[in-house]
Amino acid sequence: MGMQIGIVGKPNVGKSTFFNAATDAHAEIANYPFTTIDANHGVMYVRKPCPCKEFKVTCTPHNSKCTSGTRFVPIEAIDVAGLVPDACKGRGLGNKFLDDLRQAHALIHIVDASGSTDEEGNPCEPGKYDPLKDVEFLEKEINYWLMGIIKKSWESVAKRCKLEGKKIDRMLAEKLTGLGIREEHIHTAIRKLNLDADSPLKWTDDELLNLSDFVRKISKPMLIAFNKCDVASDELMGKVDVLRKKGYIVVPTSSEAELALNNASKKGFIDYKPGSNDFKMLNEDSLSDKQKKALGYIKDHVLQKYSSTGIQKCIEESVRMLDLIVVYPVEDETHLTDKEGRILPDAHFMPRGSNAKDLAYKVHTDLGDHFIRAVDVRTHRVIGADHELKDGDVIRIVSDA
Ligand SMILES: Nc1nc2c(ncn2[C@@H]2O[C@H](COP(=O)(O)OP(=O)(O)O)[C@@H](O)[C@H]2O)c(=O)[nH]1
Ligand SMILES: [Mg+2]
Repeated sequence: MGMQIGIVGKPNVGKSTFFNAATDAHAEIANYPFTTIDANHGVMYVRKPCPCKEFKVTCTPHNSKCTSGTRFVPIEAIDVAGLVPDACKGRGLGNKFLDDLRQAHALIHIVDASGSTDEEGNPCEPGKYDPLKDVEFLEKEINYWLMGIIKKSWESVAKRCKLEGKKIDRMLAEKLTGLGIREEHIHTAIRKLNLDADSPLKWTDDELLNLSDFVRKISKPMLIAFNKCDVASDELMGKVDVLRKKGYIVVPTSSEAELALNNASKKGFIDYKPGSNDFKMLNEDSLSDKQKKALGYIKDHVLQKYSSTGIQKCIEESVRMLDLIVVYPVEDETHLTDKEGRILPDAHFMPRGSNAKDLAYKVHTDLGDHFIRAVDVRTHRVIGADHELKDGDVIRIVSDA
């Protein structure tokens, strides 16, 4: 199962527009083997230098794409249903939402920076609503949801702790393992929050909420897309700094602009690469005055002002937040091919700290089960199962599978 990024926020802030803009540009290469492909799942691509240049080969990518030495590495996006206040109390909170949220390894929180949607997501006069409230609200909702998970059969957990002498750290970690929470996380949380590890039954709701907040930050790292920057006032965009001072990662975005640029590019009107700060007119004569004006607006009010539409930046920041590396497994060390003869076929995201055996399992369970050794293709050095991989490594795995 690959990494997944959840696109979250209240209704009407631009989640679906962001999703379409972020996953559309490269849709034609989406031959990525998903297990859960459905309408609200899509592929986004992160740019990485492709090893093909350095090895002086022409690659034939399978799960990704390469353009002039830049590899586009896939990561999955989920367009999560809109969240409304008090969802954690059961209001408008579908199972689908929770499933999506549970699956996501990181979140991109789309906020309407123009302040033209109220707390329920209904349109209001621009600037009427303070976007900072959304940040607080979403965190609170997720915290309550996590607290619900922690508190489930809490008494019996706490009692078993006493009776079986099992540590609460261990029991909580077991409860939260699906969320990527490990025992040492809980251990740190208990120490930092000054909780009495011997009497979990005495933990107050406030303390449990603080614990949930701690768990949320580890299991669902979040960045904020300050969206609709094309129409947001400078005053409201000033809140980006307020959030950054509080430690948030914030990216000004215009999903609508990205979508428009992608469409114009597909029609051959402009030459535009996602992530860049400009585009080139190709067919100016075939554009209507209205289209020209719209493109001019995007150039002035988005690309020049914020140096990009922010969409690609969000995707790349998510990967940085998750501390992922990209690794290229091959079967033939000399030709850099897989069984099918494809050159540098796959590029896989893996958490930093992953080792050669983790990569074997990522490629195939059999390969992991029958792992013998691996080879660092750059140095031709033989490496063992627990050898830590580096970003950009090209690795041959030897197995008796
Ligand atoms: N001006 C502007 N409008 C946007 C932007 N992103 C989304 N919208 C508009 O906001 C409305 C809601 O967008 P949608 O993606 O459906 O929101 P969702 O409910 O969060 O999925 C639509 O009318 C979009 O065209 C943006 O970056 N700028
Ligand atoms: Mg939507």
